[in-house]
Amino acid sequence: MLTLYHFWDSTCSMKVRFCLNEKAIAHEKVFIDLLKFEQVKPAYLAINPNGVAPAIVHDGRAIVESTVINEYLEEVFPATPLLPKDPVARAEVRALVRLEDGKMQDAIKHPTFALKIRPMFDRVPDAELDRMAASHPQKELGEYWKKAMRAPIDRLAVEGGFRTLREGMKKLDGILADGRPWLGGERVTLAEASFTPLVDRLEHLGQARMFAEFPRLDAWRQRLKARPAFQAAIPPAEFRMFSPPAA
Ligand SMILES: N[C@@H](CCC(=O)N[C@@H](CS)C(=O)NCC(=O)O)C(=O)O
Repeated sequence: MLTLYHFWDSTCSMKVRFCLNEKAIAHEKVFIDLLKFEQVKPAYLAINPNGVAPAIVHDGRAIVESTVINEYLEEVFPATPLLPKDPVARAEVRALVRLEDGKMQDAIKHPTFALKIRPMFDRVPDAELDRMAASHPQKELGEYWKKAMRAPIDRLAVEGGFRTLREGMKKLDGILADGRPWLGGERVTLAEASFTPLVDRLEHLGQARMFAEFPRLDAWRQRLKARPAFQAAIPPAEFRMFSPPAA
């Protein structure tokens, strides 16, 4: 029995949903509403003491951290492998997974919070944000919420985020230069799981044009979007936090 605790429109949750879908792993989903701060409620903290989504519980044991969850799924459900056989190719995929987890995940957070989530909290009382920040097990995340919702928009952080994303995209585009269809070679890998949210979130931030500069990555994006696993990983319309700007 496997349960995914997730928020539909969360980048980290998308990564894990893509992996579950590609591997066709049977599971149940439990929705944790991050906008209602359910991530810091005791019931969820008992599963993920970090107070963030996602988490899985498999046969009664909890596993946290999206990248670690995907590695776990790869180990425990090897039937549809999402890592190449060749050890060097595996290492290359893992380096890409780290690029997303360590850098690009953070980079996309700034524009998301500043440009899209912030206006949703205009009417939320300061006291509620204070309460949430005080109960967040990761103090810096609680403070980030307060600052992002109330302090003047940090334009430098937003621009820096887009700059980091562009640098990452350039690197991904370069990897595809040898004509391979997927970042890890001939088959979809955990790298595609990791970068699924990048595609989805940039489109919903109205930044799909960033792909125009990188034609190989843009073609990869279209191949990725054509996969049923991608379509089932992205949020259904009713669970979107925000719509993309009109074209
Ligand atoms: N490194 C963690 C990051 C998880 C994370 O920050 N999740 C976000 C959604 S993408 C979240 O739950 N944020 C809630 C909060 O900051 O309170 C992972 O990859 O699982």
